[in-house]
Amino acid sequence: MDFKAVIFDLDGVLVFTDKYHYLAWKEIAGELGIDFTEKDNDRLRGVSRAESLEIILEKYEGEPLDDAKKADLLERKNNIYREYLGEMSPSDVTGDVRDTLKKLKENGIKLAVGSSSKNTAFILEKTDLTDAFDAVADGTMIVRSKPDPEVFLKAAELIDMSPSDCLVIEDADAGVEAAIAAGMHSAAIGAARNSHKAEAEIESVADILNL
Ligand code: B16
Ligand code: MG
Repeated sequence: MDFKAVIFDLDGVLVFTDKYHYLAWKEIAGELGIDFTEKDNDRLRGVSRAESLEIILEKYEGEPLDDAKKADLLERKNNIYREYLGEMSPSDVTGDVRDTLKKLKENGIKLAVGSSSKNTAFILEKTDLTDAFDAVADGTMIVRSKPDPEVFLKAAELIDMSPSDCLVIEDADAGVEAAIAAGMHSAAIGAARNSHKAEAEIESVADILNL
């Protein structure tokens, strides 16, 4: 595969904060009388916080919720989530990820993050990953969430690369679709491998070195 830059999704690729999203959403869903399962959580991968709430509310059978109530639910979900994030440390990033980032950099490959999360900067700081990247594009910089290509196009712009020179690593179907829509190469890891939509499927981040 011919690429000069790698754009990494964050949650599910560099770190595994999906379990914290799950626990936080489960608490909020429970208050609303919704049985929120891990399978439901899979549908939230790569999707923005507000869109995630709408997906969860598909199972809601109570009184209609107005915008103020939804905003309150979103804020409380994020507060619960950030309490878990506050416990993160550099040990939450595997040696496999750190070694791969180092080797890619040594090979002259530009490195960026492309995440839907508005907590990206906090997560990178807690895990001591901020300095590993040439640029970070995240949920605070975009108006349209994955599967829209906006966040990956923003990342490519920040590292001054054409989309066709970029490889996106994603664990979410929505993210793979966003990479394809951006005109970028794509490699699926974790859950996204099941749908066989990406150009390549990898088992670990180190496999990027063999693409
Ligand atoms: P936040 P990614 C995504 O991160 C998560 O996969 C998704 O579950 C979450 O809803 C979204 O970030 C927004 O996160 O609430 O922190 O803004 O996979 O794009 O790195
Ligand atoms: Mg992800």
